[in-house]
Amino acid sequence: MMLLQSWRWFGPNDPVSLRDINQAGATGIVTALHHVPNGEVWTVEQIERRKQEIEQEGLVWSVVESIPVHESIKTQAAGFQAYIHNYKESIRNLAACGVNTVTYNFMPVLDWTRTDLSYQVEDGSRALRFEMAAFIAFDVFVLQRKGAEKDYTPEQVEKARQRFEAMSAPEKLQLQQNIIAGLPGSEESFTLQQFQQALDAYQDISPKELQEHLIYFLKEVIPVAEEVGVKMAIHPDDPPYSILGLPRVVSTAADVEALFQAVPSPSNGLCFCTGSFGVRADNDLPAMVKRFGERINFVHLRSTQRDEEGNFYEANHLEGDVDMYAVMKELLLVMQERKLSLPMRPDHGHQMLDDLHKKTNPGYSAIGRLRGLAELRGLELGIYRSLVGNG
Ligand code: CS2
Ligand code: MN
Repeated sequence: MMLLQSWRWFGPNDPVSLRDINQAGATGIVTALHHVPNGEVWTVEQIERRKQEIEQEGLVWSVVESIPVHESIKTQAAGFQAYIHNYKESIRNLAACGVNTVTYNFMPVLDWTRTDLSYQVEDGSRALRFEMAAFIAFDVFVLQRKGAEKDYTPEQVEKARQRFEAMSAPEKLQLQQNIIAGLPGSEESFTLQQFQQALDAYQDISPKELQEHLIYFLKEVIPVAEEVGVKMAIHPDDPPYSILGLPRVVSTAADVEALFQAVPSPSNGLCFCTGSFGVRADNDLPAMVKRFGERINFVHLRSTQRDEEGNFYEANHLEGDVDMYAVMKELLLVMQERKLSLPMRPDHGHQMLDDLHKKTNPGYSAIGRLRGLAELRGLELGIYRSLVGNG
């Protein structure tokens, strides 16, 4: 039993084509109906059409990433039940079309967040980076969020002030865009004013309440998923801690455990993203694979390199803080035990070689992910053979 190698594809407008993905050696496609507005039902016709497009290229739609969870469900704003109803309908329709794994996240307002989408690493390739001083500069001096300073130490705020003052106007605008204009895969983008309004909706929502809202959602949706044979996979928070005063509830092993205990079902599973969980030094990734092995339904593999200040950048897949060897070994053991193949995708990659001269989706260029996938499959084969021989 080995990983099913998959690849995220943003649909017909993705500069990386299905043919390219085929050549990269992936067999599974991870995609979503990005054109359907957040909260609406995905119809069987729409799903079928996308599925056929993928299958014409000899590939399989193995995972949905993501059906976005409408903000009203997270805040339990008036009318949120209708969105839960729609979510269930989309799950039923996907199952009817034979698409059986669904990723989602429960991060308030923002999906994954970076300050720099084009950080040059030593070899000249470009990576995504989260720089604490720049992020605080945005929060305190651009957004001017009320009470923001209290979330940081005086030293951090001072460093952010200096960082901010040294930035040119276009650099300030770029920073703002990077944070709120929506990275690939996030279904929301905001103006500064809309962004503040979106944050305000969480003013009275504690982490405990957000967790309750998530558990409410799971209690509604998981029985439907189980009935129709869909495996849900929640993606961890990225970065895995509170930002901008927002509650975050999928950052640690304890967070995951709480969700699994509240709704014990194989359909209530995890998207094990090493790059997201790996930003916290207290997340022991191989131990988490072992502990949650039965509930891992999808795997994102990438690594990050962090420092003491809280900055991190996306490292090459086999470098950085993630012990990819140990994670891979545990994943292989889980798959042998469960007698199944888990879908995995190389999650992000550097912009490199020819892609440096092309317009690419940040984190989702072809060549960087091709390198990542190639390294990961080599690592996997090596460990697999040493575990089970040639069989
Ligand atoms: C990101 C997100 O880390 C990641 O995988 O690229 O797009 C993530 O996939 C979504 O938040 C999952 O819902
Ligand atoms: Mn991920």
